[in-house]
Amino acid sequence: MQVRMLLVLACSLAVACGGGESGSRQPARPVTPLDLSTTGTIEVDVGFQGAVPPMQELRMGGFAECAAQHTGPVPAGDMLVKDGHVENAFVYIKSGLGDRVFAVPTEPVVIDQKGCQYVPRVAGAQVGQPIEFHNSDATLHNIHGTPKDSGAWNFALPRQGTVRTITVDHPEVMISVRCDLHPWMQGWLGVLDHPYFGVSGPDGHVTLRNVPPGDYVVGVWHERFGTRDTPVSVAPKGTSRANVSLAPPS
Ligand SMILES: [Cu+2]
Repeated sequence: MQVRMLLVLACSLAVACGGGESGSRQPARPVTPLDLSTTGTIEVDVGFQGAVPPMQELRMGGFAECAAQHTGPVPAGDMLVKDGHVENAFVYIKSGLGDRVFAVPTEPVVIDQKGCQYVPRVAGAQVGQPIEFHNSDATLHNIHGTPKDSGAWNFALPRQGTVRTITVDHPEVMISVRCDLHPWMQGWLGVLDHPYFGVSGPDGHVTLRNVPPGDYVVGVWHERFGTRDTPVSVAPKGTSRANVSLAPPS
């Protein structure tokens, strides 16, 4: 533990421990105009078939600074299924957008560390969009992202209220984000070069808005239940629906 903490602190003091620069980074090519008079909507429901895995509890007992923030059992959050709906599924357009170029939002995606958990556990961002990591806990966390296609990042947020902003250079579904001090702390970040993605809430639902008419493959990713691809066609001003069913891990 002490060695780990020293490594984390050393990284927090270093200038270059990975991650991108602060502030949004717009695409190099001109943004493709989007005709909002013809765009449509994709409604996706992520359901579940099979026996629902029992809820696992996080064991924070060895870390008083974390356990003290919770009064009851803390669900692990990696397999949240209720009434046949899957929470924390990442839903996105996987293909079909061609060579369209999309503006990058300047508003940041915020991922907090609260109660020694990532909140939200699953998040999405565009390439070049600011991603703010916050620490709402009165304890040290580090944020260790390990993308395969972009530079890794690893830095500490040692105090309550500290924030650090990164950007990610290349699309990737998904990037693992972990804290090296608290082994159960797992987050996931999906990065795309377009804005058509979302994370399912307790109702298993995701709405993708302002989608150009066309034929697409919609991808669904879940950290325990795997991935599914489903074709979806969007007519001008149309609304298309897709029901995707996930299953217990084999
Ligand atoms: Cu931590």
